[in-house]
Amino acid sequence: MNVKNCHIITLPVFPDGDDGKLTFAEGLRTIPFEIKRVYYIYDLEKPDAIRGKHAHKKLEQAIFCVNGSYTIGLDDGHNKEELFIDKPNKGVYLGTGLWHTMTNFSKDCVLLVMASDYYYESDYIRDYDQFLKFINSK
Ligand code: T46
Repeated sequence: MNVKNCHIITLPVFPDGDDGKLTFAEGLRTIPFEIKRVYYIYDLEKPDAIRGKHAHKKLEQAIFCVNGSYTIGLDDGHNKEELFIDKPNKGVYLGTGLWHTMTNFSKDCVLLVMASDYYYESDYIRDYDQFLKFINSK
């Protein structure tokens, strides 16, 4: 990937024929941090729904689309990339200082996010110019 501080995570899949499939994630193994919080995003009924549009100063996250599909836009302040995600075992690791925007949700999309810390609004950079200042001050 051209964008720094992120990568695709591919979780193992155990197929069980007609009895379905099983996928699992483990902190400090497939997920490269200790998981302190889990949240999910669903009921994305609006075709032009947009989520994210922010960066985090210290938080690390891993985003999985456990049902449906969506597109994630990633921006490290220098390079940008869009990824279309439509597999429950294919996630995106989001490191610090990464502007991310989620769009193009299928109606049945469910995003499951694992985070390295509790929710602190002070960790968010919600203004793009502030984000660029943060990146360039490093
Ligand atoms: C992110 C992307 C991928 C809480 O009170 N606790 C929580 O753990 C979370 C995640 C959110 N909230 C509150 C804060 C806001 O008032 O829920 C509201 C909606 O959050 P936000 O507008 O940040 O939602 P998204 O979908 O734009 O962003 C979320 C995460 O907040 C964010 O960390 O990286 O998903």
